[in-house]
Amino acid sequence: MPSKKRPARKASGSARPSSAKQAALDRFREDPDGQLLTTDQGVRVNDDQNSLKASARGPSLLEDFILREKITHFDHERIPERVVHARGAAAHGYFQVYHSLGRYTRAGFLQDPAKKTPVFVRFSTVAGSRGSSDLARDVRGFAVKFYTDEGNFDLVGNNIPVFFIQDAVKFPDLIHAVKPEPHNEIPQAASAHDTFWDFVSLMPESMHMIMWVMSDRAIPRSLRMMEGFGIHTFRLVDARGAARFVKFHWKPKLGVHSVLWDEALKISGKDPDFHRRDLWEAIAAGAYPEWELGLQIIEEADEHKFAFDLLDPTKIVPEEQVPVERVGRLVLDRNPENFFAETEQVAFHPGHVVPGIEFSDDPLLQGRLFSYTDTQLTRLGGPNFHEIPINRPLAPMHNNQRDGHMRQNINVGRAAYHPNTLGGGCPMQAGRATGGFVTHPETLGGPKVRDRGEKFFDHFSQATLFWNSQSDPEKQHIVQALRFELGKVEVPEVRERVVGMLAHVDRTLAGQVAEGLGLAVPKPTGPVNGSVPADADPKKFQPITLKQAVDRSAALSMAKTVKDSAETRKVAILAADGVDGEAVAAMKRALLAAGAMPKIVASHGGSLKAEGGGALPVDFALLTVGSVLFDAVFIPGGDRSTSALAGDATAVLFVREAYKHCKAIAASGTGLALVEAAGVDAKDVLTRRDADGQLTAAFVKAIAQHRDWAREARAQSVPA
Ligand code: HDE
Repeated sequence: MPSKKRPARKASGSARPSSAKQAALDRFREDPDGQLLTTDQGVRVNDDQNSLKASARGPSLLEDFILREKITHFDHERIPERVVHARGAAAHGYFQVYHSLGRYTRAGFLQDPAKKTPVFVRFSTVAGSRGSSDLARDVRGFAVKFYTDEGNFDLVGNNIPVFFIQDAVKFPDLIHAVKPEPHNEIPQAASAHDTFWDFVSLMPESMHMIMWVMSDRAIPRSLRMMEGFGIHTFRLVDARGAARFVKFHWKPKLGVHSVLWDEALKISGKDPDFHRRDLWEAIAAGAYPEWELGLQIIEEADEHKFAFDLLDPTKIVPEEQVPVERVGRLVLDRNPENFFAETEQVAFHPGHVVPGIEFSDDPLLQGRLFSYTDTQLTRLGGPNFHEIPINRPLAPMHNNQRDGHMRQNINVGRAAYHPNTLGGGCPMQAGRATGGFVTHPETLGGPKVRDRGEKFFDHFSQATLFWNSQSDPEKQHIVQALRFELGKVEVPEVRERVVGMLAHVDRTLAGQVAEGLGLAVPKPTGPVNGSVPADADPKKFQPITLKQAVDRSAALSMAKTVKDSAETRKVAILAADGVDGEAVAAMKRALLAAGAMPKIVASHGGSLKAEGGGALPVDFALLTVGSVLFDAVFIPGGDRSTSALAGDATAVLFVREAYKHCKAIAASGTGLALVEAAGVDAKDVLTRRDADGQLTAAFVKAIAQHRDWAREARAQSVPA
C-alpha cells in the first residue's frame, strides 16, 4: 500500500485564502496524495515502466491498452493557442468597493463594501506566441473575471487606454500585419518589421496608439506596475434605469514603472519569463499586487460636449476634464495551481456583463462582442467551455442549452424548452426585481450605412497631447523606439510614410526620428489614408484637427507616477569571499523592513566566507543572472571581496549596466573599488564607509524612485 505521503499542499508557496471560487475549484482538484496510479478508467497500474511485449526483446503488442491510452492522451495535450494574447500569466484574488456605487449602477457586486468578489486576472502580451519573451515591446492585456453573485462580469482591457483601430472590421488586418510575416514566420513577438509599419503608415487613426506603444508603457517593469484600462466607453445603469457613460481604469498601488529598451532586450535572453516569475514570486512571498478601480463617469447629456467622440477607442477622456473616481480595490493573493487548467483555459469575453453594466456603440467593442465566444469554439473545442471549472460562474446556471462536445452537466427531466408545462415552467424567466437582465432602451435611428462619426477623423490631436505630456527622458525613449522599429523596416517608402505621419503629431519628434534613419524631415503633406472605401470621396477621409480642452495631461506621463515604495524591488548584493558580513546584514535588514527583496549575488554558488568568519548563503551565482534582473545594487566592503569582484569582468559589467540603466547603486567601505573598476561616476553612487542607518535609508529612498533618469545622458559615455 502507499507509504509516501506528500507534504501538505501549499498553493504555490502562498497561504491559501479561502474564497467561494476556490471552494468551487476544489471540487475538481485532483489530490494524488497517497493514491495508487490508475488508468483513465480507474484500473490500477502495476508497471508504468515497460510496455507489453511478445517476449522481453520482442515487438510491442496492440493489446497494451495502458500504453495506448497514455500515448493517445499525450498526443492530444495541446490546444490551439489564443490567436492574439497567447502568452499570459494569471492569478486569483478579490475585488471590493470602498462604498456603494448604487448611485451609478445596480450591479450587485458594486453595492456592499463588506463584500469580497472573487476574481481571476490574466495578463498577456498580444503579438507573440505562447513561448515568446515577456519583454516584447507590446501592449499588455489586463483581463479581469469577476465571479459575482449575479453571474460573471469580464473587464477585458489593456495596459494602454487607446487602440490602433476604430472599427472591428480592421482587426484581422492589424493582427495579420503585426504577427510574424507569413512567408518566413519572422519576427517573433515584435512589431519591428515591414508589414506592421506598412499598415500603420496607411492608417492615420493608429497614430495615438503608436505614441503609447513606442513609449516605455510597452515594456513594463512588472505586471504589478502597470495601469489597466477598459478602453471603450461602457454604460452603467442604476436601479431606476438611468444610464451614464463610464471609462474603467486600474491604478496600480506600486505606481507605473518600466524598464529601458536595452534592458528589455537583455532580460529576454537572461529570463524570458521575467514578468510571469515576478508576479508568481510576489504573490508567493505574500506581497499581494493591488490596484484601485477608477471610474470616469459621464452623464448621457454630456455625450457630445467633448472634442472627440466618446465612441472612438483611439481617444482618451483626459483626467483633467473628467476626474477618475477611485471606487474600490483589486488584490491578487493566490497563484494558480495548474497553468493549463486555469490560465490557459480561462475564457474572457467583453460580452460577459451583469445587470447594471452595459455597452456603448463603440464599433470596436461591438465587433468584440461577437469575437470572443466564437474564438473559444475553436480554442476550447466546443460550446461547453463555460463548464470548465475556471469559467464556471458562482451564480447558479440554468437554461435550455443542451449537449455538445464534452458536456459535463447532467440535465434532468423531459423539458428542454421554454415555455413548458411539463417541467413546471422551469427554469423561469427572471423579472427585473429578481435580477433579470434588462437592456437599457437606448434610442437608435438613422440610415443603414458603413461609416463612422465625424470626430473619428481627428487622428493626431490626442497623439500630440500624449507627446506634449511626456517628460524629456520619456520623449527620448519614444524617439529611440521609433528609430529602432523603423530601422528594422526594409522598404524605404514605408519608413518615409511613417515619418510623414509623425510630422502631423510633432515636427521635433518627426525630425529626430528622421535624423536617426538618415531621412530628410518630411514636408507636412496630407497623410495617405489607406482605409478609404472604394466609392467614397477621399476628401471626407482627410484628417481633421479638433482643439482639445487640454494640451498637457499629467496622468499620461510615467514620470508623474507614485514613487513612494521600495516594496518587492529586487536588490542585488554583490559579494565574494571576504565580504563585510555586518554591512550585508545591516543592509538586508533595512531592505527587508522596506519590503524589498535583497539577494546575494556572488562569484560562485553555495555560500560565502564572510570577513572575520561566518558563512553567507548565496542566492545567485553571477553567471546565472545579470543586473537587468534587479532594480538596484549594493556593494558591501571587505578587502578580499571587492578586489576579487573588481578583477571579475562579469561583476564589473553588472555594475556598469546597473549604472547605465539608471538604477540605484550603493557601496560601503571598500565597495567603492568595484565602482571605480566599472568606470562609473562615484558621484552617482550612494556611499558611506559603513552600511549605517543613513546609507540604508538613502538607498531605500533611491530604490523607491525607480530610476535616476537624469543620469541617462551622462551614462552614455560609460562603455557597455
Ligand atoms: Fe481582444 N481578443 N480583440 N482586445 N483581447 C482576444 O479572445 C478581438 C481588443 C483582449 O487573457 C481573443 O479568448 C477583436 C481590444 C485581451 O484570455 C479574440 C478585437 C482590447 C485578450 C479577440 C479585439 C482587447 C483578448 C483571442 C477588435 C482591449 C486576452 C483569444 C474588435 C480593450 C484575454 C480570446 C485572455 C483576446 C478578439 C480588440 C483585449 C480573438 C476582434 C481593443 C486582454 O477573441
